[in-house]
Formats: sequence, structure tokens, C-alpha cells
Amino acid sequence: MSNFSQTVNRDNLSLSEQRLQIDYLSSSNLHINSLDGQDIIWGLSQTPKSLPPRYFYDQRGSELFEQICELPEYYPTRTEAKILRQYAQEITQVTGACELVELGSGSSSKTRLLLDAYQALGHEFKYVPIDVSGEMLVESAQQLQQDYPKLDVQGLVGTYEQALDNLTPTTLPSRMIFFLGSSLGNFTQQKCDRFFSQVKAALDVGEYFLLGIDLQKPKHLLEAAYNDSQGVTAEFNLNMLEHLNQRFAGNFDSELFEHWAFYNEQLNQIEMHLRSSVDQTVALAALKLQVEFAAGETIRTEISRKFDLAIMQKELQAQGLNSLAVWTDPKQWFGLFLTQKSQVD
Ligand code: AVI
Repeated sequence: MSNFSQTVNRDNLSLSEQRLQIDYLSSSNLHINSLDGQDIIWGLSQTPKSLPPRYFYDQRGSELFEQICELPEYYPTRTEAKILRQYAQEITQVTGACELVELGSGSSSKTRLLLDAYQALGHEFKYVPIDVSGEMLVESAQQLQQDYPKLDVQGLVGTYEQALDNLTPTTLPSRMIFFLGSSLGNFTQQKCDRFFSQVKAALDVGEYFLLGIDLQKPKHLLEAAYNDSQGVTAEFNLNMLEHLNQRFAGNFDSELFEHWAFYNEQLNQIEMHLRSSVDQTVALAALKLQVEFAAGETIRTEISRKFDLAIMQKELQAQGLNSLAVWTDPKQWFGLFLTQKSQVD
């Protein structure tokens, strides 16, 4: 556990009296990874080149992601929402009064399905959204408080790792950490293992972890979801270059790159790349970086792993997170696990 007083900027924004509190977790870790761009220098010096998917999410990228979630080809969001709608009440009955900690809360739209269920059962609850985008977090927390007048929100602005390390003991009888939308799929296996052990460390024995994951399915369905006919995913991918230009004084010409997404069946993952259409040199002045691209060379911007329910259940179990329920949709396109921490660390 890192030292809370060192890593937290104590200038809490106190909005709408006591019911909305936002803590900014500004450790040096956040600076190294995302502000100073060391991860960009590293990724662009590798063969093949890569960039961290976190750079999708500037204001425009977050808007484009919201649009992706509504696309006819992008089934994960609505499939998961259907499962949640169907089982939210069962979840509240299992957990009882509880603190709800959401990793990567974004616009908090699916969260409402859970909040509705907790509210309807009359259980006491509190919402702890965690996101790297402070603007998005404050905006959606304020919106939620208008719609749920008794809701206490204690947001944390920072990475998952920082937030999990800095959760303070809950005053409610239990805690449920939830991670929806198959964001786990954007982690490598190694990062996934580290993440599970951090989740486990942030829970007491008997507390809960709710996880939504996208499942393996035929290649054509997956490739359609990441190559939509309206070109929104392509714009989302290319917007990363505009974001880097703006943030690191770069001169990427996004017209000289194209979106490329395919399903890697050996690794069970979608891979998103940006392919250079010409030989070119790009500079990111703020990072003192010059990068050469050959025509046809790509930068991998994202992996989106697709999972197997039984394997994931075993992995969770091996991490001391026992499945209490595994729900899916009739086509078995998406899975939702309700797990409980079973052992002492
Ligand atoms: C955020 N994440 C789970 C999305 C995914 O499907 O991997 C990001 C995304 N990339 C392209 N479309 C959506």
C-alpha cells in the first residue's frame, strides 16, 4: 500500500456540500506514465512499434468511444447492459449494503442499472468512481447526483493501480469493486494477473468483485465490431495521433496513416494498428523524439482480448476470487462474473 498522504493532492473539490468529494491521485507514477510521455518514447522505439491505449482518451477520443458503444456492430456495450439489467437485483441481494467502487467509470451509464437496483432494495450504498479523466468523472458524478438525490459520491482521479492502492476502509458493511465493458481485454496477461492481485488486496475476505468480459466468437463478428461501416472506430484510432500532436507538440499527419484492425486467432485478440501509407519521419518536439516510418509499417495501438468463460473462472479462482455467479446472454457473447474474495492475502 503506497503512502496515501504523499500521493494524494488534498485540494479536494467539495461540490454540492458533503455528498460529492473528488480526490486527485497525482503520484509521480502518473507523471512518468502519462504526462511525461516516457511510455510513448518506449513504445515507438520497439519493433514492432506500439502506443499505450490510454492515449485514445482525450476529450474527442472519449466522445468517439461513447459513439462506438452505440454502433450496431459494437455488441459488447448493449449485451453487457442487458445482462446487468437482468441480474442487478440478484447482485444487490447477494452483496447487501455496500460501497460500489467502479474502475474506469467513464460516463457511468451502465452504473445506473446497479444504482437503480440498490436504490430499489433500499440498501445503503455509496459510489466510488475511478477514472483518469477528472472532467468526465466530475461531470458524470454531478449528473448522477441530480438523478439520485441521496447518493454519496467519492470519486478518485487516477489510474486503476493508484486508486486500488489508495482505497480507504469503507464505513459500509461491504465493498464491491466492479470493472465492466471488458476493459480487462485491453490488458496483457501479465498486467491482468497484477491487476487481479491488486483487486484482491483492496478487498477484505467476503467482499466482492464484479467483472464483465467479452467472449470468443466467430472472427467476422469481431472484425465487424472494430471496423464499423460508419468509420467511427477508424476515427477513434486516428484521433490518438491528433491527441499526441496536441499534447506533445507533434506533427503526425493523420491523413498519412490508416486504421487497421483484425482478429488474431492464435492469441484470441483483436489488434488495432495505425499503418503508415508512406515513408515518413514524425517528430514529437516536447519529447525530443523523431520517429521514422517505412511505408506499410504499423503502430499497434490496442489489443482487445476475447475470453473463455471456464478459463477465466479458473484464473479468478487461482487468484482467490471465487465465482458466486457467472451470467451470460443467450448467444454467449459476453460474460459477467460475481466473485467473492475467499482467502487472506
Ligand atoms: C475500452 N475497450 C474495452 C474497448 C474494446 O473493445 O477493447 C475499446 C475499443 N477499441 C475499439 N473499439 C472499442
